[in-house]
Amino acid sequence: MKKILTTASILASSLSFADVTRYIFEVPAATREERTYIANFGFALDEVQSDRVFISGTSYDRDLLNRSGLKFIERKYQDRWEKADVKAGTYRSYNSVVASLQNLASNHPEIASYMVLGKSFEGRDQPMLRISGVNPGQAESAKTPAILYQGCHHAREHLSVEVPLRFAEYLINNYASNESVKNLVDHREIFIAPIVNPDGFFFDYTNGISGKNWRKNRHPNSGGSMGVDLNRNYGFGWGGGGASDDPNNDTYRGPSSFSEIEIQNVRDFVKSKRHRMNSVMDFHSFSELILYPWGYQYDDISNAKDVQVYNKMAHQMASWNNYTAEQASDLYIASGVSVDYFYGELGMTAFTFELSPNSMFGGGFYLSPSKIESVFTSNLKPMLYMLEYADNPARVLTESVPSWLLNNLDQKTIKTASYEDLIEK
Ligand code: 0X9
Ligand code: ZN
Repeated sequence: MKKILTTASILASSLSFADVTRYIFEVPAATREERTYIANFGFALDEVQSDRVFISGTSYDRDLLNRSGLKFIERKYQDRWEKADVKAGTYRSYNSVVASLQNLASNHPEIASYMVLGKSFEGRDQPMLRISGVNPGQAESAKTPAILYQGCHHAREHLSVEVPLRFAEYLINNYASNESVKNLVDHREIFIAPIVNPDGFFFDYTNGISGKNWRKNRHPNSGGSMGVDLNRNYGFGWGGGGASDDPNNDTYRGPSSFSEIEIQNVRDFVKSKRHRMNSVMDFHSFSELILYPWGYQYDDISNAKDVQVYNKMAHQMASWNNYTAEQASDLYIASGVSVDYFYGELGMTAFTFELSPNSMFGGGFYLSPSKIESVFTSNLKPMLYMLEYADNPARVLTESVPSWLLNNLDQKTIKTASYEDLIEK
């Protein structure tokens, strides 16, 4: 049962300060090949710099680094969210996200409905909102273009939940007053699934403070370890580089491709809509990157037109949010990732966005809650752009970006729930 806390009790509770100590390992690496070499030991490379990578972890990771024979420097890092950070915004809990989506649907039944991708391993909804001015039957017969925005394959990436969720709020709250938004909603079927990994997200969430640094889902592995990396479990290129076969590791790929119910559900949903769904935006954090296939190999996409579309779209979007656009494997090889499956198997246009900040030392996975709104705002144009071209992304090669998108957007107040409403006990 949801309980609203008073400000006084918030300050007296665990919300007042976050003080979570974790290790950060700095490992020298200057090329994508050197980074892939490190990734192949089973590490998630949280941050890539020109001459080093950063890995956040525990003493397990320190032991693995020692066993791997890699040189590294260990740094301690403490997240510290001050009262002002927490007061200025908040990451929503699992229940708050579900409630937010359900409230949007019940308050705007003409354009929004609550759905699920499916159920997680522990039985939670993988919540989803459908937003469209077209009713489902009509959308099917009219072949209305559909698009999927997803967040939180990785438990600790809370910002990847808030950004697509706030996009849902933006579309719904601006539908009546903004002609461009109305036009898009009336000619598209928009699916927003902000929590692909509900069990991991639920596990990682700590009310108002930064979390446990958990990445995987919560499916127990044989041998006693916990969890599969859901962004190594897709069935295209599964079992290749940058994904571990050791269940103890953070990038454990699972015992087989699509072994995880959460990813089976994504696959089955996207395939069921594929005849009119061309685009996916997959939100992660952090590093401020726009990534496109391939992830599993260094080669470029072989289809020349697709390369052009990806380049054009990635650079257009990067001009708005100032992120770095690149092929995912320029960072390091990772296999079984979502965009490779959506493009390689299904022929879709799929991007991974690594949201802010750009560094572990600027907040990493636990960016100050005071920054959530500005990260959303800086990604609004890219999200609208993907929606505009959802019917046929290749249109970007022959048509110029519509002026309503190039101009300053009408920044109507994006009404999210008030701070107190979001706090649960
Ligand atoms: O490791 C991932 O799945 C993504 N990074 S995250 O910190 N969000 O976990 C990036 C995958 C990018 N793909 C490749 N480097 N191939
Ligand atoms: Zn991620």
